[in-house]
Amino acid sequence: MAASTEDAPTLTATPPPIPTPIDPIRFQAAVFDLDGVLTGTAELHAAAWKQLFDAFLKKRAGGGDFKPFDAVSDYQTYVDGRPRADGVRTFLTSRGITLPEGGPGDAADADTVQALGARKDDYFLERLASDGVKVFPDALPLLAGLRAAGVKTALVSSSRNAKAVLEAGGLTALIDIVVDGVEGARFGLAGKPAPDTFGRALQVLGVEPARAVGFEDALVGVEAIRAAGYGLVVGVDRVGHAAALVAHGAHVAVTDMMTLAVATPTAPADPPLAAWPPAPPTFDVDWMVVEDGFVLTREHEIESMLSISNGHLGSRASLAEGEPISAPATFVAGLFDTGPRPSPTLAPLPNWSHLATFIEGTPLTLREGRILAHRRTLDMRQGLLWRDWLHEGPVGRITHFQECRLACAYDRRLLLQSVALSSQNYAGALTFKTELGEATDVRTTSGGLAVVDAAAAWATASDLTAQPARLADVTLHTEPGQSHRIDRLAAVAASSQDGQPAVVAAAHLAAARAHGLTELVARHRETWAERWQGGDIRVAGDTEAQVALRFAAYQLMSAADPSDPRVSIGARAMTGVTYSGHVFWDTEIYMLPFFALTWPAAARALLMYRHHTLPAARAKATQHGARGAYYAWESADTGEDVTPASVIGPGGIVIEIKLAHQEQHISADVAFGVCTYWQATGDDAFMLEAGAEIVIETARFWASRAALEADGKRHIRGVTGPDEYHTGVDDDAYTNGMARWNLRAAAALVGQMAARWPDAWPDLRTQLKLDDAEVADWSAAARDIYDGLDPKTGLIEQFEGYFGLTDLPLSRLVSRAIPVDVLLGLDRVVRTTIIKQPDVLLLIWLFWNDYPPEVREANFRYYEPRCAQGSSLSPCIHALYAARLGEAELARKYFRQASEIDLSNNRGDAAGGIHAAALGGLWQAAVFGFAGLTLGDDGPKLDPRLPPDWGELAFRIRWRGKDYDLCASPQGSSVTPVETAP
Ligand code: IFM
Repeated sequence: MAASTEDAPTLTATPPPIPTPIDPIRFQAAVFDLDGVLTGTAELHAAAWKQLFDAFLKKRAGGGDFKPFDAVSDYQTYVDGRPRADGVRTFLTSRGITLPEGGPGDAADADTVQALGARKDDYFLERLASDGVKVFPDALPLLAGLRAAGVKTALVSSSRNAKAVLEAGGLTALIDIVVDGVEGARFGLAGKPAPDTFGRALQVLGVEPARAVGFEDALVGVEAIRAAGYGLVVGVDRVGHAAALVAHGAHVAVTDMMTLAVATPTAPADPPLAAWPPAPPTFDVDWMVVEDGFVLTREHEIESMLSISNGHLGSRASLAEGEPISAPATFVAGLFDTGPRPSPTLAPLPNWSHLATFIEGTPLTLREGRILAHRRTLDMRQGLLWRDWLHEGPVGRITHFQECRLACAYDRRLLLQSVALSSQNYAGALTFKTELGEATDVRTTSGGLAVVDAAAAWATASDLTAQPARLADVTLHTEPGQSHRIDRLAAVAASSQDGQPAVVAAAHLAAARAHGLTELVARHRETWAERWQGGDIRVAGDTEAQVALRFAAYQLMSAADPSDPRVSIGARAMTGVTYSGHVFWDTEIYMLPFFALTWPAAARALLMYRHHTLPAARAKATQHGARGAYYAWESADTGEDVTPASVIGPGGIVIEIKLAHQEQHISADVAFGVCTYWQATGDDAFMLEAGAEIVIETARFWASRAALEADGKRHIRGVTGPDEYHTGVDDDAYTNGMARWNLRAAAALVGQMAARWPDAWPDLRTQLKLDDAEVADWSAAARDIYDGLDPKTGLIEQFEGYFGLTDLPLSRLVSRAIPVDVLLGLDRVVRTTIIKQPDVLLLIWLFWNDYPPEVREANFRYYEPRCAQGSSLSPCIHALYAARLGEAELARKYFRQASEIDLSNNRGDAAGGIHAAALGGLWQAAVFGFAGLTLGDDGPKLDPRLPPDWGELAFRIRWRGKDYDLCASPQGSSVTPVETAP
């Protein structure tokens, strides 16, 4: 029975702490059952059963009299709630009729149980199409309100017709994902009362159970949601069974779901001002990146290095006052703008943290007067950026300016800035000016929209009454020793994730203000504490290495958003403008292992991005006359290749970039990422949904690219491997090796799929139009791809003709501080054996056990001295490889080089953003190199080769659903499974 919106809502049970209404900050997802919650389909079902049985009984009576099916009593007694075939049997038995069971091959009009069941389904769908479905009056406004506030919505139903019912009820557009009977069968899900279908919905959405609310009218459904660990279980009482719903585990039972409608952003409370600082800062050098003083020429690097980000929003650590030099930028993941530029670029948002201070009309800046103290600290443990600045102005006025910023890890749409300013020795007028006082929007040329909604409160310490909520220009009077607080919240929503950005931003701002800053900061810190539980890596005895590894983990965890499967991490994450936010192979080969082993939900979302961009990869393959999927070398929101056609090189020369057409290894790299994740997690559902398609389509690409030639070998010509100094080469070792692996992996996968998922596999196979001959061709291609290995020397030639190039040892070059392509000119480098970054060595590392020790050794001895380390992706692989060979000094040297790419204070390389791949590579060098981690069916193992002064290297990984604490030390190593609560 439908509840009417006019009925007074009944809140049957309210055990604390039940948020009423639903708080869009606390809850990221709302998951609904269908029948009895969103829609009422009982009448349609009853009518379809009646149509079926009346026709059957009439035919059986030979046109004579028969007792028709009663759409109320027969329906309730014999068929309601039963699986279809069961309903047929039970009703017919009540009439003394027994039919043969039959099967899927039965004629449509056959009189078997299965054929009658199928007919009933057809009648139901026909009626659904003609009559529509009853939608409960509270369903639409609630769904719309949740979506408007940025809460994701999902449907969980055992019905195979769930999507059709949603469509008929006009609800499809309000539901983000559906886990229905079809999906349940495909993934072998048990369904209610088991929690797996509700768990799956959250896995797909990338939302933790504690951050989800579930709505159910059935007692078994309530039990299932409770068992799935949802933060709030709402029993929907349409038939007066509220007490039973609560008894079965509902936190609350309501007759009208609008009782829990989302908070409206009207009349929010101002954030209560807590005492400065908003959180106790971390005073532990192992957790801090500290920048003392102020050096104009380093400022852009520092802005990148100290960036704050939560995977959805990223913001550079630019000076609030913007002077004397500043390149502020705040980005939202996935929101690209084409504008006048040659290719899409992450759209810059308004400068939300800008705050210019004037003392008696004179600007407070580092440019004028004397810096008495200036320290900026990235507090990695808590995800906080601190600034502590004591300044003497031109006429001797001394001001203490302290600031804390965060990109909220708990609610990814929020940014917070908190400033405390105090006069040390003067009385006078203080004026604050900002660039962003109110809601502002940014529109991209491609129709995207981001809305930044801001609110601020300011107060004087002696009078902590918050002032009006919008901050534009404010002037107040100060006295010596008096301090003033400004707390500014900015909520950002963008069309890349939210349907109505302005509404979402306003709702999040209102909810955050209602919670207050203290709570918001506390939740942010708790979220970081949870993250570090999985992602921390500890080094004893080497503070520099400790900070470098934590910095790597901090930046990687900051860059990921498990709840957004439509974005990936760009080469510079969201910390700078270099590479425009574009996504490269960096993500799958360098960053993904960290996520797969420490934060699988984030890894899954990164790979789902590649699945969403598969259509563009297919189109690119077609454009290149190939089959399957050829991923973009540089990828943005759609997956189209957005590599710029040219760049300005040294000396202002325009260099044409052909990499979009040549760095074909990207396709295998993406597939490799898929298998890395699958191996680490055993997430079969991901493979069925997305992973298998990627591996198969990329294998297809290679089978069409690797042409069989007269020598009986398959060759891949005209490509560029990771070594971008030598472009357009034939048979690049890395490309060929990865292609071989991709073909083999796909052939093996097909075999496994057929054996392990006999139900789901035929559909996918048909959808991909795959036949045995094609799979056999992959195996043949893998076998025949040219491998460039000289069995006598054990050396693999990097590409055809490489060994014939001029051998110019790098050690002879005078200065290695200048990139070798700049020093010699690219046209000369091309004629030498000098390489930019590892190609053969990377290949060997990825397939370490496939190569005998002498081949590993010989190639390292050959290629290491010839590598100019011309890419930030290079030193980490050398560190890892050297560590595995037991070359402690060399490993240490390269590890240090990799650590300094962003953190060095004399290279200035991070101005355009941090190097996310190098950071992922640094983590891999420590974990796979120094700790010697190997992973297999018998779990993780360590074979440590630590630098001599490292007392210990400890970290946690998740391998196939189980957490392990690993510790490598000179005394030995330990692998300890972590006991988790059931
Ligand atoms: O993907 C890399 C490439 O390997 C070397 N140049 C920089 C790119 C982005 O990091």
